[in-house]
Amino acid sequence: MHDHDPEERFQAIIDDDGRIEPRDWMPPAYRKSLIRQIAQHAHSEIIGMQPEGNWITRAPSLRRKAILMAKVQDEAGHGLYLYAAAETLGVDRAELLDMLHDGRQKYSSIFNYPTLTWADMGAIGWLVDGAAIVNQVPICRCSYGPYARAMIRICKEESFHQRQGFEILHTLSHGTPAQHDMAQDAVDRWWWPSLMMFGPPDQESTHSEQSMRWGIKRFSNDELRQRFVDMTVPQAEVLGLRLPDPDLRWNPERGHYDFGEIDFTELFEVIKGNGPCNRQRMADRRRAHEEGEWVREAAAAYAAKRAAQREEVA
Ligand code: BYC
Repeated sequence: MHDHDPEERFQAIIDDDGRIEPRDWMPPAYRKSLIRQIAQHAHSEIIGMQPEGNWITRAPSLRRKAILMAKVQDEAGHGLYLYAAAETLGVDRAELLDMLHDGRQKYSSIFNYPTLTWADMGAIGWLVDGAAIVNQVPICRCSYGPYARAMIRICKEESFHQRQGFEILHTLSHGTPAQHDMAQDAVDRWWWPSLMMFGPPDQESTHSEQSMRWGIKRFSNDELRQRFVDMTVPQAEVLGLRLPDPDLRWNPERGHYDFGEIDFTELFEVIKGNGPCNRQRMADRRRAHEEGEWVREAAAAYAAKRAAQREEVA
């Protein structure tokens, strides 16, 4: 029966916790939601290169510079895997980039905050990549095969990123008092925006319910946020740094840390384009795209030449 009714076959795969592949029939809304999420994810990786790129020329040693360059290059790679995963759903990368550039598609709120000191490279690695791992590990089990498979490699690389951030902060925190203060200041500024990365609270999340039914999301925004807090508090103790929340404390009844109220109006403002760096990030992105036009033209001309040569041989 499943062979005859594509909708039933789709549902049977979802119910069996199987994988939907590009050639399988899928409901148009499933395809649309995946394109939205994967594209937003890809754009975040690409825009996410900017706040860190800001520090490549100012990294405090050759070793730190080499590591930071490798990390930023990894992020370009993640963007490419994700655009490729989105393309299996029938959209074109150029089309997705146009949608980013004209504001029809979003990228993560977190990349609209400035990177003011070297310690911000530590805080981004530790907190932002730490949050990204908590959010992304469950996506390795996403019901859409190409997205799930892309996530496996991305998560491995993210875990290296998280450790490099932790190590930067550990070094600063155990350095001079001025270095310790710089590390603390970075954590103070990145903590709340990192919690906002997980999205609005569950009751205000428009897509969660349907995405969870389809196996695109495995856990809700609030569940993942809690998991991140629980994982991060003991790490802060090892770092010797304070998380800027007076209400943060272990709740033995819940078996989780309680934490203070998040100012979600800030998240919504940043998503709307009113964060501290939104305009700068988009202006830099559009400029990079325009300046890269000759590279895209050259690559397309080269690919066309190779294809013509292959045809001649055949
Ligand atoms: N920022 O219904 P909801 C990285 C939007 S890359 C901006 O809960 P959903 C990294 C949401 O899109 C980090 N917008 O949505 C890279 C929706 O608006 P639309 C990116 C946000 O999709 C380099 C509306 O709010 N990671 O980690 O069920 C260096 C309602 O939300 C945000 C991913 O993209 C936000 N924070 O859940 C270092 C992971 N939150 O589309 C690190 C994949 C929500 O209806 N994405 N919105 O206009 C996801 O897991 C999910 O899309 C989210 C949101 C959990 C982010």
